Amino acid sequence: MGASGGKLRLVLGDQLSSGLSALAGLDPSADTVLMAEVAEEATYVPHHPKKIAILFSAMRHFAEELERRGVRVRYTRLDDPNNSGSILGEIDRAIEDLAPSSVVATECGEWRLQSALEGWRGSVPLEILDDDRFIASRAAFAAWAEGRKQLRMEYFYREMRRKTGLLMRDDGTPEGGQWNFDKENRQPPDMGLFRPTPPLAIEPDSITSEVIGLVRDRFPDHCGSLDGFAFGVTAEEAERCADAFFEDRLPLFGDYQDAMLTGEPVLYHALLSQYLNAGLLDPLDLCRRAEAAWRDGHAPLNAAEGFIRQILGWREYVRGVYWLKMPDYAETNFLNAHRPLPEFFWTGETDMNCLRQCIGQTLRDAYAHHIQRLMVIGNFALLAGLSPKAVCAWYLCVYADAYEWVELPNTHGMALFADGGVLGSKPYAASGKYIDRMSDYCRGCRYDPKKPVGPDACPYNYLYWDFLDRNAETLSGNPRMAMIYRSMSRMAPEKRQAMAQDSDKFLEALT
Ligand code: FAD
Ligand code: DLZ
Ligand code: SF4
Repeated sequence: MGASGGKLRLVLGDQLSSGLSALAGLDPSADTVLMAEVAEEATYVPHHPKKIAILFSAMRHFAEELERRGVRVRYTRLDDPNNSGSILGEIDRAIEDLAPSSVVATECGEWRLQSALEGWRGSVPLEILDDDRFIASRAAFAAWAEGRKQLRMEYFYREMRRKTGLLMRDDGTPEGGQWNFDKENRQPPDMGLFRPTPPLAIEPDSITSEVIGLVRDRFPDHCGSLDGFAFGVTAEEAERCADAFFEDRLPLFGDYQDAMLTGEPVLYHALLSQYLNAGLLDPLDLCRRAEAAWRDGHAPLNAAEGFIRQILGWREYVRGVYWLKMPDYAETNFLNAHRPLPEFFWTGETDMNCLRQCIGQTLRDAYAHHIQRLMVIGNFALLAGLSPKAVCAWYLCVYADAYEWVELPNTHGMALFADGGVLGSKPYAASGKYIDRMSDYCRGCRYDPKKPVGPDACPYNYLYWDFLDRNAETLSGNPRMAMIYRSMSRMAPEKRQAMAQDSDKFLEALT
C-alpha cells in the first residue's frame, strides 16, 4: 500500500480540518495521509477518558471521510501490535514502509510536540507549515506584541475587530458605540425562570461505541467518567451542535455568562470548545454566525459581542501569548506557590459545595464553564497557594477541550497569576461573597458565605484575606490592588489574626 515518492502528510488528533495546511495540494494518486492513535499522546497527562474517546472517534471518522474522497490514509489504531506508541515513531515506521519523498506537517498546538517534531531527523525532509486555522497567525500576534509593555487582551481584541470587520460600522467604529458589553454580562442566576434548553446530545454510533470500549479497557486508571457520552465526533455533528447553540442559547449567552447553577452545567454557554480545538469547527465562521444572529435580530448585541470576544479575543490572544512566551512561561511561579493538589481534585469529595459541584461535574462531563473554572476551582487553587505545575497538569487532564496552548495561559496566567501579570493586571482572587452572588451553591453548603472566621465560616473568606496577607510584599505595590490593601490595613488586628489562624488550620488539613 502507498505510493513511494509521494508525500506523507501528518494529521494529528487536534487537526481534523479538511482545510488543514498539511492537506493543501494533496495528490491522491501519490500522497498518503498519516494518522495514529498513540499511547504517548493519550498518557502524557492522564486525560479524561471522554477527551480521548472524542479524539479517537473523531480521528477514525475523519480518516473514513478522507478515504471516501479517494485519499489514501495510513491509520494506526491504538491496539495495532506494531504501534510504536509515539507520533515520531509512527512517522519513522511509515517512512520505512512507504518511502515517501518528504513529510508534510502542520505546526503542532503544543510546544512539547512541536519541539519534538522540529528536532526530528529522518531520512527524508520535513516541511512544517503554519496552522492557518487561527484568525491571527503567530507572526501577526508577535508583530502586535512587539514593543508593548503590557499585552492586554482588550487592545488585541479591538485590533482583531478592525482587521476582520466583525461588528464594525462603515466608519470604523464598533457597533453599539462600544467595544465591550461585559458589564451587562454579569447577571446572577435568575432561579425560577432559569431553564435553558440543554445542548444537543449526539448518540454514539458504532465507531464511537467501539472507541468507548477501547478507552475503558486501555485507560482504566484515568480519572473521569465515560458514562453518558454525547459529544459529536464529526464536523457535521459539531455544526449541528453549533446550530442548536445559536438557535437556543446565544440570545441569553451574554446576560448569564458568569452565572452558576446546581444541576445546570452548561447554562447558556456554547459547549463548542472541544470541537473548535480539535479542528471540527472554524472560529471565524462561528464569529460571523454570531454577528449574523445579531443583524437578523435573533440575539442582542451584548450576546453576540460577548461570544465573539471569547473567540476572536480571548482564544486568539491566549494562543498568541503561549507561543510568544513558551517555554519559559510554564516555569514561572510568581507567587511562590508550592502546595500539592488536594486529593478531592480527583474525587470531588469535599464539604465545600461549590467545589464539590464544579469538580464533580468536571469529572463526570469533562466540562465546566469559564466561571466555574476561574472563580471556583482556579480561585481556590490561587487562594490556597497550590503549585501552578500541579494545577495546570490537572486542568490539562480533565477538560475535553484542554490543549496546552489554551489551557496554560488560562490556568497559569489568568487563574493563578503565576506569570506575574503577563495575561491579567491583577489576580482573580475573590471571597465566598462572589460565589454566593453568582451561584446557588452556598445554599446547599455546610459553610456560611457571610461568616469571616470560625468553624462554619466559608473557607474562601479567611483564605482570601490570608492570601492577600501572605502575598503582601509581592502584590501590595500593584495599583489595582491598592484599595483592597488599604481596607486590609483598616481591619482589626484580632480579626486578621483569627483569619490567619483559621487559614493555617484549613491549609494544614488540606494536605
Ligand atoms: P463559551 O463560554 O460558550 O465561549 C465560547 C468559546 O469561546 C469557547 O468555546 C472557547 O473556544 C472560547 N473561549 C472562551 N473563553 C476563552 C478563554 N478564556 N480562552 C480561550 N478561549 C476561550 N478553554 C479551552 O478551550 N481549553 C482549555 O483547556 C481551557 N482551560 C481553561 C482553564 C482555566 C483555568 C480557565 C479559567 C479557562 C479555561 N479555558 C479553556 C477557557 C474557557 O473556560 C473555555 O474555553 C470555555 O469554558 C469552553 O466552554 P464553552 O465552549 O461553553 O465556552
Ligand atoms: C490529545 C490527543 C490524544 C489523547 N491522542 C492523540 C493521538 O493518539 N494521536 C494524535 O495524533 N493526537 C492525539 N492527541 C492530540 C495531540 O496530543 C495534539 O496534537 C498535541 O498535543 C499537539 O497539539
Ligand atoms: Fe463555596 Fe463558601 Fe459558598 Fe460553601 S459557602 S459553596 S465553600 S463559597
